[in-house]
Amino acid sequence: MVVTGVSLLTDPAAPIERGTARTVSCSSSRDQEPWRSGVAWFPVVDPARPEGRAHQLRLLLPDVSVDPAATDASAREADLDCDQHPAANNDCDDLRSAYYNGAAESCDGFDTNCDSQRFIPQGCTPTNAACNVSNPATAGVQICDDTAGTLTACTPSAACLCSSAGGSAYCTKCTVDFTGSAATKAACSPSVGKVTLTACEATACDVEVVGATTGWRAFIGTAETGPFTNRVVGVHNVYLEAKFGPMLAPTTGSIGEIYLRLTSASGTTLMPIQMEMGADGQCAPIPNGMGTSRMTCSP
Ligand SMILES: [Ca+2]
Ligand SMILES: [Ca+2]
Repeated sequence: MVVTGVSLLTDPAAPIERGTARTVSCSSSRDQEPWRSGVAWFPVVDPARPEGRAHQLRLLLPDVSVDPAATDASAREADLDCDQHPAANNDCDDLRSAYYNGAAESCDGFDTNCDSQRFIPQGCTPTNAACNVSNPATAGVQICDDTAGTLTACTPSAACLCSSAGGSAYCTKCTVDFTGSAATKAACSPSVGKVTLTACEATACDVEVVGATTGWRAFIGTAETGPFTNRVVGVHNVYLEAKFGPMLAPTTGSIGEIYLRLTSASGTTLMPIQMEMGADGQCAPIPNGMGTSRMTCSP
């Protein structure tokens, strides 16, 4: 037998690296007192595979909150952090009870649903925009940076800007083709279109994708055939690559929004782009576009 020591981490958010361990506590349903539920550790060397890669190991301890004399954990469900989300099913972080698949997200600096999404757009009511959108609470948009827990100011959404009262001069929209029947339309994905950055005509901007609604995933590049990423620098316009997974209900008009953050010498602005369903039933391929479809963006 090979015995090697590991050092105990005290920060519950610290990653468990090789040679470190972390204990996991739960609070007792009886008296709310913490009790030790288990241990996670990363061996210095895996004795069974000395030449191979070690991996994290976890030990589930007996539930002494129910029976202080318990010595057997075999009847326990593998739910180390006692959040009622077993590790095998739907707990993306079984060492911290606030984190699990489908957990409510708020702009608090903690990725509690483990989706790795840094920027989260959320609706708000702008104070200085006259929009005709049906719900004033979504006439504006603000972007949460969930790594810092900070929110941008509330600015008009694309739905607001593209409504007649919003002043369509500032409205950017991209029209996506679709395939499928009228009852189950699927947006052509990925779709690529050239977006003119009006605010960057005089001075080149650094551009970053900071979010999207209704399941869109957006990337940007400087050529129609890519490559596409989250950020490009020193540009006057970009090619927007939009990807969309789920089927859409039969609809026309707005099918979501994509948000770009533009930074130039004159400051930082949020640029909303309205995504719209086109009337076309075919995806128009881009030459050498690796299966991408062309979408039309205006202006
Ligand atoms: Ca759990
Ligand atoms: Ca969060």
